[in-house]
Amino acid sequence: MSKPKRYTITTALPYTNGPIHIGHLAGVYVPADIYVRYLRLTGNDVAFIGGSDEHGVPITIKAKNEGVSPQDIVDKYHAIIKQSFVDFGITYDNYSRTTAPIHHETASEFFTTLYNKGEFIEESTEQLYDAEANQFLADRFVVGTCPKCGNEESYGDQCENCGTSHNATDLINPKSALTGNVPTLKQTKHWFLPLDKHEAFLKEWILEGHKKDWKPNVYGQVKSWIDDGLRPRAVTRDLDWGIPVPAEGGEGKVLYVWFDAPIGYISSTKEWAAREGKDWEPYWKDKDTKLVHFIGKDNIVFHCIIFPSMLKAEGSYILPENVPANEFLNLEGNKLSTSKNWAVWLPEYLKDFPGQQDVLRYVLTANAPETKDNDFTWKDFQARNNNELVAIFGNFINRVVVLTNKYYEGLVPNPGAFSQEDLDALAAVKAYPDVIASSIERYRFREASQELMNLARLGNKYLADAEPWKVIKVDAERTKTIMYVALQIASALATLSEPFLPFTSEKLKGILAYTKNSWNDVSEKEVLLPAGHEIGKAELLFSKIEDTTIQAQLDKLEASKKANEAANKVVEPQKDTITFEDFTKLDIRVGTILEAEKMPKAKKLLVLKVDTGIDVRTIVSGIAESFKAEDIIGKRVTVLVNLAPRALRGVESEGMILMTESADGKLVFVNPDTADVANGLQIS
Ligand code: B3M
Ligand code: ZN
Repeated sequence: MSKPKRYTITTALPYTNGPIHIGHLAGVYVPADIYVRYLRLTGNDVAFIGGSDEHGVPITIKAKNEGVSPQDIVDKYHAIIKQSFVDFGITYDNYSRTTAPIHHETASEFFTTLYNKGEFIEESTEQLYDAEANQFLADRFVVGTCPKCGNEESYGDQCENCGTSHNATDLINPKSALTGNVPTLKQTKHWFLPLDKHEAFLKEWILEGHKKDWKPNVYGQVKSWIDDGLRPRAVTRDLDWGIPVPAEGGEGKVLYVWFDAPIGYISSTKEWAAREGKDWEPYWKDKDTKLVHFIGKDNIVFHCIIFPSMLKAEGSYILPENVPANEFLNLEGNKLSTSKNWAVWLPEYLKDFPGQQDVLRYVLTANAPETKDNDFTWKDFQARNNNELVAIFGNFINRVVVLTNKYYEGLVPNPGAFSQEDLDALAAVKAYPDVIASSIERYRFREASQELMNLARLGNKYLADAEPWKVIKVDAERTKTIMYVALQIASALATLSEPFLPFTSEKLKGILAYTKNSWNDVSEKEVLLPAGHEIGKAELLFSKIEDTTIQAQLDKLEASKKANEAANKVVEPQKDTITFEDFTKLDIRVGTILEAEKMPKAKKLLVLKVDTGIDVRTIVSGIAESFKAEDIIGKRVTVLVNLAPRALRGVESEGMILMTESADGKLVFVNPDTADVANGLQIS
């Protein structure tokens, strides 16, 4: 498309069933914000649109689990999520929510328009039903085996493993998420969007029209969907949380969350325009508007197939120019998971690293999962902070500001004649706005962030080579020129870092008293900071992150892992009932381990001498993988003393020490917790 007149930039609306974590930030919100900040700095008309997705089954499930209403859940998390976006500098023009009246109206109207145009198929079909819960099992209320990839925990509407979106009735071995029952089928009427009808248009628009400019991961997913053949998709559900279906026979039914949520982009734009006294329509209907959806890979089909089919069916809307979906971010080698608490939650990050939002933004960008899934590790976080932000960017700025204050009382010096090195450096700086812009415009934010770091490297190297701290002793005039050049580089960094490191950029502009804020000034203006301009005092932009801080984060994750393992441990079913007589046959006593040694050539066995109060006897115990012999001498234990003796590796064992297992699979003794219980006392 030729140069757009305006931009409408949307980000996936997060479900308000929990706070957001680094995966969301890396995949969607930081790249979108970088893009938008860049567009604004280059003088474009942009509407940056977001909001919370407050309908859908996950929210009702969460409400049910917590014994509160869905509205309570969405109110709580909408506030938390919205605040996280503010805290991390995601500069929405409007952040709305899908429970807002304007959204209910907009989505209802949209449905009605399609309904009146005859764009839906109305059909009574058999849907999965849980008779015990007295409820139809839409979407996440049902789990089963994905017909495409065989994942046994696919949801009714989408498989999180392969990303396929399907109908609940397609699942193999479906089970109700409410009761665990096998669902029955029950007749119910729904409205379907016939995706097959839009197949030709989708093929032409995406498969032919966007083969070159869409990311291969996005294009590939869309192509495989279309190649599999498109089928009608229900856009209504038998649920009581959502937007009521505005059609005859729609009582007790609501719009499918994936029907209403993308319309949320439109309602949020309307809310913004009304507040700003603007017209919302050009942002969605003028063909000179560039519409871009930032999303994660699990949302591709909804944004590239279903929503465009809805927009096309409606008829008056533009279509997205691009949908730069990212892959997933993992955390320390494992998939991020809300339910397993395997995540770095933004509110927690902020508590642990106050004021260090830019560090996270930078690390997530430098390591963004743009073309494949990527791993976030705390070690990498520390290294990027210490070796790049502190040692390169921060160090350069600090030297420039400190020396300018020291030599010239904060005044930008008058340069003399430029050397070839000076001219080369200044020319190189001027090339950066275009270099970084070209990466950003192609949605290559990692590359863009590395180019920014290269500019800081250039500054660092320029100073290290020019050595003004040495030259000052012999050539005051030359030093002025060096510092003048370094100050120009510093102010270029102040502007060009804004999309990536907005808080740092602001601080740096403050330090340099640099008020100009246009991307193209860096390449076009001869001088960014003129001689005689007064800068402020040095302040640290970044600080070193110590090993102990990183270890604390790793410990937190380790604790989550342990808690999970404990929660997931399958409790063995109860054994067959025994009589009281059976029980009284067991003679269990308190004892003390007197000696312990490893059984030669046996990995698991320790040979113990145990004082049972009756006698001192030998017991062979399979605990060598959990304990060292020398550590258990003196341990109080519980012993089954009348177990028939048996020989283990030639050693006769006369009894059994009772053990259980800790969360991480280590054996632990079942022992009396007080020393006043004498050996030989019976347990009954
Ligand atoms: N809420 C799914 C998600 O958070 C969904 C996105 C809606 S975008 C219109 O992954
Ligand atoms: Zn699957």
